[in-house]
Amino acid sequence: LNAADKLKRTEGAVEVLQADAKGHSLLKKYLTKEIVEKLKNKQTSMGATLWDCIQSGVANLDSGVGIYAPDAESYNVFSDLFYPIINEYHIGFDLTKGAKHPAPDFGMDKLNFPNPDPEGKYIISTRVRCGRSLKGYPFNPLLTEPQYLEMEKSVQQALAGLTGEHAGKYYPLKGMTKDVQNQLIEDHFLFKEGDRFLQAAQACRFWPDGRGIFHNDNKTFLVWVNEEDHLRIISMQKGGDLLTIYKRLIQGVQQIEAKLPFSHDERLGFLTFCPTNLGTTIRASVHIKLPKISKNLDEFNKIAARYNLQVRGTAGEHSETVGGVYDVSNKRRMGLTEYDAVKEMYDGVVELIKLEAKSQ
Ligand code: ADP
Ligand code: CIR
Repeated sequence: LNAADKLKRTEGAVEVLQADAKGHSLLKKYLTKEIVEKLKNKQTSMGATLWDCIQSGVANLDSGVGIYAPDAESYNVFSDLFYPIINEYHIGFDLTKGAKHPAPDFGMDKLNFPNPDPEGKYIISTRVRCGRSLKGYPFNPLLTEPQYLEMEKSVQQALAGLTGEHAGKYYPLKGMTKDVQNQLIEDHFLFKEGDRFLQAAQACRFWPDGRGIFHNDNKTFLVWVNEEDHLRIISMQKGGDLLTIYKRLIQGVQQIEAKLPFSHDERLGFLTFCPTNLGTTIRASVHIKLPKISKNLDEFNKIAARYNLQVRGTAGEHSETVGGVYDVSNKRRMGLTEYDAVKEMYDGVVELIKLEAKSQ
C-alpha cells in the first residue's frame, strides 16, 4: 500500500470495525474517530504509521487485541491508542496515570512451587516462556532481509555458547523438511506457520529467512528465532514440576543475556512486538484436563478470569481444544514481577484443581 491508500484505510477503520457485530477486539473498543484524527498523520522516526499498527486488527475482525507496534517508538507516538489497550489487557496498568513496570525480578531466592498435581491426574505439561528483542533492531514489519539474516547469525552464535542442560543445536526453518517441521509443531515445540494475525501485521516477510528454533536434546529448553519476537525463550516438560521448569528458564535467560544485549524500557519493561507481551513477557502455562469445570467453555473462561488466568486451546492461541486439554496461563505480564506472573498462574491452577476435585 502507498501512503495515500494507508491513510484512506486508516480513515475507514472505525467504520469497518464497528460494522462487524461479532468483533470484540480491544482495537474495536478503543479506536475512535477522534483518535484516528489525532494520530493518522503521525510517524515514528523509522516511518511507522497508525495504519501499520492497526492493519492486523482491521484485516482480522475476530482479533482479540488487534494491534502491534512496528517499533518501540510506536508505543509512545501512538500512545492514545496503545495505553488504554495495555491498561485493559494487563488488568489495570495505566500508563496515562504514570504507571511504571517494576524492575525485573525472577524471585530466584524465594521460589516455592510444589507440584500442584503430584499424582498426574490433571496436568499434562508445564511451560514458561518469555520474549526478548535485540537492541538496535525494530520489530518484524520494519526489518530488512539482511537484518533477519544478521540477527539469526548473532543469535545462533550466542546460543552455541550455552552449556550444561541448556546446550543444544540451532535448526533453521529454511531447509527443514515439512515432516520435521510439522512434527515439532504437533508436539508443541515449534511456532505454527501462516498465522494470519502476524501475516496481516506484515510480520512474516521473507519467511522462512532468518527464522528457526534452537533446542537441547530433551527439548526442555528451546529458543524461537524471529517469529513474532526476535527471541522467545522457552522451558517446558511433561507434568507439573513448575519449579524445575522455571529455574531452567531463568538460568537460560541469564546465560543468553550475558551474550546478547536486549531492549528494555524503564516504563514498559522488556519490549515486544505485541502490547500483550510487554513488561515481564512471561507466559507460564499448563496443559490441563479439568473435564467438569471446563464442560461449559464460557463458564470456564469466567472462572479462570477470577484468578487472572487466560484459557487457550491445545495448540495455543486461536486454537480449539483437543481431547478436553486446555492451555491455562497467566494473562497479565505488566505491572508485576516475573516471579509474581508465574505465581499468579501457579496459585490460580491450584484453585482450579481444587474446584475440579470437588465438582460433581
Ligand atoms: P506463546 O506461548 O508463544 O504465546 P502459543 O499460544 O501459540 O504461543 O503457544 C505456542 C505453543 O506452545 C503451542 O504449540 C502450544 O500448544 C504450546 N504450549 C503452550 N503451553 C504449553 C504447555 N503447558 N505444555 C505444552 N505445550 C504448551
Ligand atoms: C489477536 O489480536 O488476536 C492477535 N493479534 C494476537 C494478540 C494476542 N497476543 C497475545 O496474547 N500474545
